[in-house]
Amino acid sequence: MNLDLSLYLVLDPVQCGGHARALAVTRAALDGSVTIVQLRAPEWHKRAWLELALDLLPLTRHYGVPLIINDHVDVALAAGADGVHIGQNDLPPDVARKLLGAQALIGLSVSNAQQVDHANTLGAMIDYVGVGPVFDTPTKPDASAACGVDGLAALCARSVHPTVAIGGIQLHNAADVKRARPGGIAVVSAICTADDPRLAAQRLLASF
Ligand code: TZP
Repeated sequence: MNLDLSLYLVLDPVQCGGHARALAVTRAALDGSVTIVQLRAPEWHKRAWLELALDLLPLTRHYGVPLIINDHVDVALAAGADGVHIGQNDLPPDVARKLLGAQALIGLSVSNAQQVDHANTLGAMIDYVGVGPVFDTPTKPDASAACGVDGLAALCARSVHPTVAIGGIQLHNAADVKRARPGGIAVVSAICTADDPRLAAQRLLASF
């Protein structure tokens, strides 16, 4: 499936207010033109991930937007999702690629130059890198130190893969993040906790 990282929704169903609300937020965000959706539910057990992924898929398919599963290759396989996003301590990218096949979209989190250099050696094993956190964020308190916009710019310039910036990105700083020239911005709370997720998506996209 086509990879457009411009506005990447990382869907946290707990921030949304549960399964049903997460579906409504996703529908609204897709109406607001998010270009890719990742399911990320760190507090949930895997069966709940699978149930939500199965309900999300007809929606994302309808909009022609990929559905990515955070961390869990087995959930991605079971749901028939379009790919996975993996962290530095998850299954290695080559193993994920072997399990999911050549068509799957695979993203890898990177937060420093060493990790970008390693990602650069992976070639087509991965499709993009998620770079951050750009700013400190309550959504991921255990994230590595924030790289800031200048740090983001350096990491994006260093990467041979398409990049998407993540971490603390909100409407008020999205235009600033753009200075670093990432391929897109990824947000959790800016859409999941918005009163009007459709409008939030539209405004983020416009300011980026
Ligand atoms: N990875 C790095 S920061 C982060 C993740 C999943 C959370 C981003 O959440 P928010 O609410 O967009 O700051």
